[in-house]
Amino acid sequence: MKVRGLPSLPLLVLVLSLSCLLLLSLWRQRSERGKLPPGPTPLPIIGNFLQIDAKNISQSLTNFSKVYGPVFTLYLGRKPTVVLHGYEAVKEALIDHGEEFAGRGNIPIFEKINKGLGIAFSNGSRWKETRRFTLMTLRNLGMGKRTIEDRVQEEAQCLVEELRKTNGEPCDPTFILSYAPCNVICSIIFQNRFDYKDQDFLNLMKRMEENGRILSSSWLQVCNNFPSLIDYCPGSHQTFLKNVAYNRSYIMEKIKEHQESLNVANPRDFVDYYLIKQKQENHNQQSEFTLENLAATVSNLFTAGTETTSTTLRYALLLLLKHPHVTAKVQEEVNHVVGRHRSPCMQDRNHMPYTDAMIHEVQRFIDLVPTNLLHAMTCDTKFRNYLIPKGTRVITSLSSVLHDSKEFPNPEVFDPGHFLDKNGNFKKSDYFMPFSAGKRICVGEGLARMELFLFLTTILQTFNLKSLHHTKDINITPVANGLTSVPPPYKICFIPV
Ligand code: HEM
Ligand SMILES: *[C@@H]1O[C@H](CO)[C@@H](O)[C@H](O)[C@H]1NC(C)=O
Ligand SMILES: *[C@@H]1O[C@H](CO)[C@@H](O)[C@H](O)[C@H]1NC(C)=O
Ligand SMILES: *[C@@H]1O[C@H](CO)[C@@H](O)[C@H](O)[C@H]1NC(C)=O
Ligand SMILES: CC(=O)N[C@H]1CO[C@H](CO)[C@@H](O)[C@@H]1O
Repeated sequence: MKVRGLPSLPLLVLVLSLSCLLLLSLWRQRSERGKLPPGPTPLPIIGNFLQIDAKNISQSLTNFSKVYGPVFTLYLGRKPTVVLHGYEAVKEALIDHGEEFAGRGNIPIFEKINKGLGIAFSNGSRWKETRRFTLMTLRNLGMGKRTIEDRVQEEAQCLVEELRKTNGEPCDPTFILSYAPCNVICSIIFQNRFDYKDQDFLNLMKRMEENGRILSSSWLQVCNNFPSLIDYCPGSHQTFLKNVAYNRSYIMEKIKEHQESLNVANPRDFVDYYLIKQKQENHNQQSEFTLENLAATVSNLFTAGTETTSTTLRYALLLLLKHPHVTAKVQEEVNHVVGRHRSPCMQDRNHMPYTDAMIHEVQRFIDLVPTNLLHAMTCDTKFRNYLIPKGTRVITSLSSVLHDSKEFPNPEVFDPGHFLDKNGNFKKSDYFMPFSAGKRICVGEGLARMELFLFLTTILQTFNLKSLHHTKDINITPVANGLTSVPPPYKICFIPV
């Protein structure tokens, strides 16, 4: 026995040490997980990928929350992501623990483009200073002699003129509806809007539209999870990066023009304010106000401010086609408060509770950014008896808040009544979070709400909307999409009133 057993000693040692290693790694995984919220068991390398329906991520999260509760952990690849589901958890994180949850989760393709510059994909003091400057400048531009409201009103008239050219023929409104929000950003950043036929403008639009499409493709999701692919594989993401570089050089050109014509006493637009700020910080070697940071910030404002607003407008018109009684009530209010002979202005909104409720309901119902932008922890944080380490990615389900059935009975039904009290007054809700909440809340919230109100009321003041189909045949189900919910393609007629 002994003699026969001896040669196997090395083998025995090997087996023993291997099992020790295995136990150790299991124990480490358990103890790491022990501090994080519970969640489904991940597979090696791919994590929980196969358990998530890429076409309906939001619904997948709802399903998990039924098993694991409102705070749980998913592995998207090898790294844990904490998911917050429902108003209580989302509010507790983004508002009560605002500072800790204010990091931006890094998404490889954006990392590649932004290199940590700008607002939307930056962190720390650069993010804080750029964000503070942007909010202040938007506020300053809102008050000058040519206010942001003036610019949006001007654009609303141009939009309506463009729609008039369709002569009441059925048209797909996608493009026209994205010109207007893009032009508002142009006007704020570069002082002037473009003609809708301007070649530079059309280029800008075309590339942004293309990038929107690529961004939501499944190929890009693969790239984002295996970042090493970005450099080595040809594919649509290369087009994406090329479009961005192209764009960046156009923005740089514009910035140069501004540098040459700058009058410090009389800033015309966002770029002028930035250049002035840069001069003031001249002595500071560590200043965040570099030209590269300006280009990234401008590009963030275009990307974040165009698609979002135009998709909301397009979805709003589809919902108005589907619900003609809502449209009629809004038109009645527009006629009563604004009449036919002047442009709607923001003052009017206070006297138009039904219209205000309709726009809130559009944003609630369409749930444009169901899983919000990815956040990350800025430091190790104790949250509801869990310990979430610095850098952990965080998904906040805005969908779960906007479609809460206690706050909004029958959340799947489009009903402006969700924002009206029984006397027909506008009723606020803390659950209205299409722009997110807390420290990272959308920088353009005020601007976006102004555009939605002025564009929609100006359109309804000028046109009756007509569909090619009977209302019951109008499809309003969102098309599955990576980051945002977009309406199905449709045609609409704008009949002058
Ligand atoms: C209906 C229109 C819009 C919707 C639904 C929307 C929604 C959002 C959401 C959900 C976020 C992420 C917030 C977070 O990370 O917690 C965001 C961020 C942002 N939005 Fe908007 N947005 C809209 C329009 C705009 C406009 C017009 C602008 C341009 C002024 C803009 C600029 C930004 C910027 C710069 C950020 C990044 C903020 C940061 O990371 O600190 N958005 N938006
Ligand atoms: C969620 O759960 C329901 C019911 O169990 C199931 O029918 C549905 O397919 C699930 N959806 C997703 C996206 O996982
Ligand atoms: C932001 O900071 C967090 C925490 O330090 C980090 O994990 C994350 O990758 C950073 N995001 C970006 C876009 O750099
Ligand atoms: C996701 O699933 C829910 C419930 O099954 C459904 O109501 C919703 O329309 C789906 N969304 C998409 C984009 O398919
Ligand atoms: C989005 C985009 O590509 N816009 C511009 C990028 O820069 C070139 C020239 O540098 C312009 O022609 C594009 O319109």
